[in-house]
Amino acid sequence: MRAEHQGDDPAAAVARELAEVVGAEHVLADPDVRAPFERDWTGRFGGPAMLVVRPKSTAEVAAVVGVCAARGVPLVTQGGNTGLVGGAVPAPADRSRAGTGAPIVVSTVRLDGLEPVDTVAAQVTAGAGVTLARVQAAAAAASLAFGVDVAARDSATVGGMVATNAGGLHVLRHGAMRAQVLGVEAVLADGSVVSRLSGLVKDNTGYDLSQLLVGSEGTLGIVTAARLRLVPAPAETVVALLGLPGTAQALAVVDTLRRKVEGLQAAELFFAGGLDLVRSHAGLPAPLPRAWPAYLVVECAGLHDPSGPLADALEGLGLPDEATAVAFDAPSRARLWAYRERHTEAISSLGVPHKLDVTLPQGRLAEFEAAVRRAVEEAAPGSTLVLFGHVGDGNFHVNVVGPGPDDDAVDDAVLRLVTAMDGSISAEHGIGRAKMRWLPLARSAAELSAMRRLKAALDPSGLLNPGVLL
Ligand code: 2HG
Ligand code: ZN
Repeated sequence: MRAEHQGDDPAAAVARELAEVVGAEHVLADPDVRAPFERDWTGRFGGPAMLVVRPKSTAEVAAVVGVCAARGVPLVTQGGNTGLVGGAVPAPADRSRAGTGAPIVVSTVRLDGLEPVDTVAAQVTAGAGVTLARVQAAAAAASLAFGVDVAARDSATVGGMVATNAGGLHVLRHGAMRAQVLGVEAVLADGSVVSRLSGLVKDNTGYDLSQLLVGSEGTLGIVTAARLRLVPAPAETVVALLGLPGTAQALAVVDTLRRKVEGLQAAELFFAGGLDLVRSHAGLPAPLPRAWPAYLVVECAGLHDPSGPLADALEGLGLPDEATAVAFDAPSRARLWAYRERHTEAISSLGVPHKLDVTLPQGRLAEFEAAVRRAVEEAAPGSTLVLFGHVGDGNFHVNVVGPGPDDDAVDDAVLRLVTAMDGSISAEHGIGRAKMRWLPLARSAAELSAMRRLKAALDPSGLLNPGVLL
């Protein structure tokens, strides 16, 4: 083997050992081939990897961890690379932790086994590399559905969604990823495998290691598979896009729909500036006959057609016809959703965004909207602010384009504002590298100390995702 003659180069030695585990074609050393794994989706985060490795099984992941542990090489786990806080890409070279060189990126894409849906239990076991879209399609084929949906469904993977406790569009009905996870299989830093994939709904036998791994952002173990709960497939779905004067009215609509319409599963707010941006980026027509300051997309779904109760509720709210577009069939629903879902890509077309996914007590969202507009203008004058989010669960996405990637004055201003208003610095994207500096705003000294002790117990050498979360 040629690699055996490459002298003392430690990367070559690691590559050789990893090739014995996963096969040489799944150890990516070429800089051009590595490049897409080294930079995050936003373009704000990333750094060099020593190698990218693509194991096919949990046993191969365990062996990869063994090779890296023996040589003291840190590992960064990456699924579909749709994360927005830099948690699944290496740190910039100059910010790697002292004493650790470039990490190995462990790509989970080949952990793509999807078991047949267990229709008796309404559950499915999926490998970490299975995309959300595949889980959704498998559930639909069994007349079931998956409780989490995100716009990046075609790329986001089960492992990444577990590791970040992904939220998305249906949290107000089904909860976030945590609520769908019945068990996890993972490789720990010492190479041991913990596996809870039997799908027992009731299992009271000590610490829930699966739930500890949910939201741990790759710092406690490498998730290789998950047992997921499925929900009934709605027979009927209706989507309405409403033009409104502002956030306060949107919250009033959500309050009414919660009480009057069964099956409210999404309530998404955006504003005139965001709509204009999406329309010019995607070439979309105006959704309503006239412009409004704010727009709310609501989705109701159930075994019975929710459109009658929804129409009654909207009529009761006195919304004028010109403020309402309603869609019943799938293509029309997708057309309305596009105005909301295409915000992320439209924002990135302006430059590298600062993304702050914050959550507020719902009763303070209108107050926050006004305050954050002022705070952003003060911290980053002349920047572009695009605000939107999951108003049904209190989560606003604050996107700012203008300040350079390393200029975090605006991040600081927004996260301090959120904290002062009893909110949290991350609703669903996680802490990653982006918000580590501000974690003490969200967690007490006692909590941080307990988290550090957990990390030290499970990963004493700091092999897994160093520089992320803690
Ligand atoms: C969404 O809600 C995602 O579409 C991305 O969480 C949010 O682009 C963002 O800021
Ligand atoms: Zn979101």
